[in-house]
Amino acid sequence: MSARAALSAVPASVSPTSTSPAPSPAASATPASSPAVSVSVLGLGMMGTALASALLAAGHPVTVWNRTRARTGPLVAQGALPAGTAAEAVAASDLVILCLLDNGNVQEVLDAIGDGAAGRTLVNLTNGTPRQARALAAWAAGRGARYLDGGIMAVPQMIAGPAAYVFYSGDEDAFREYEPVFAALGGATFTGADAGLASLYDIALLTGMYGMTIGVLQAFALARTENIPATELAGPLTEWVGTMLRGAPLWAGAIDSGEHLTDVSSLAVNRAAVPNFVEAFRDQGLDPVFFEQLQELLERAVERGHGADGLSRLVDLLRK
Ligand code: FVH
Repeated sequence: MSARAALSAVPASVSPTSTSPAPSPAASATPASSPAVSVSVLGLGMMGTALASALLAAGHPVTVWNRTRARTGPLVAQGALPAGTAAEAVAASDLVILCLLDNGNVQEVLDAIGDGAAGRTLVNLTNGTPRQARALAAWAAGRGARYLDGGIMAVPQMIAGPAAYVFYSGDEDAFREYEPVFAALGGATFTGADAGLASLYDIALLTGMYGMTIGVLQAFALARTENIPATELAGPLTEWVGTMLRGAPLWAGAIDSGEHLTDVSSLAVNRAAVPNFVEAFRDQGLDPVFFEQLQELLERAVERGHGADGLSRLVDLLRK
């Protein structure tokens, strides 16, 4: 699947930008009866534990390693084999999944394994950047290992459930070979041979999530200054944000075509309104930092002659 097609394969239930039912990656996944494949999982935090547990539940023999050994206990009780060192875990299986806190940890662990990685397929599901993923792919290539990077679109409790899926990028042969195993975790979407792409999709989707979250939290903070309970605001807030988010495909069309002229809500109109948010936040004793940044962007956009354009034009202003 091409990188561009990948997002259209995101399940409609978790894709607010979907305008029509999109094929779920899970729908094309191989059934749970796929042949058992030995897998090693390195990193047994909340997510690594959920991944290893799902692989065990799907019938795959799983070897586990964690820096803090005590964390292997619950998985060993489910049938996993504990490895004393990361190198032992990598020696145990051709397919090795890493899920650590960050890619600095991954590089440390891989450096300790060194040439032990030769012939293995390393699947790194740790959150990171495209640049980090490319560097790890180069490290793996230098040791004769295949490398896939991944971005998990799920919290641990969702793993193996219908809404969970993972973006993968890197070695496509490795992805195709192990796709039936990945199906145990949820949907699997290949975004391209460039190892950095999965993390780009991951960060892009999480950017939308964090933007929404910080906006919603600010709304609750503002309501609280007048003793309005968050639970009272939650209903209308959810409905409003959901309705507005349905505009995302329209913004996407404007961004791709470069045609931002709008008859809905121009940058000039927004520039006039946003100072009210800054002022209201200040008046209510709150920090207006996010609106100050938005105001600055809007002013720059209007100064550059984009006052009649819609908010989608701001994408151009973010480019450094
Ligand atoms: N939890 C979530 O909701 C999100 C969902 C999307 C994907 N993220 C990313 O997944 C990575 C792991 O997250 P996690 O939730 O499993 O995180 P923790 O429970 O904190 O576990 C961290 C594991 O990393 C090990 N670790 C940390 N530092 C090192 C190191 N220097 N060397 C070796 N291992 C290290 C840690 O080991 P220990 O503390 O138990 O000894 C845990 O196994 C992450 O990238 C999320 O962004 C999760």
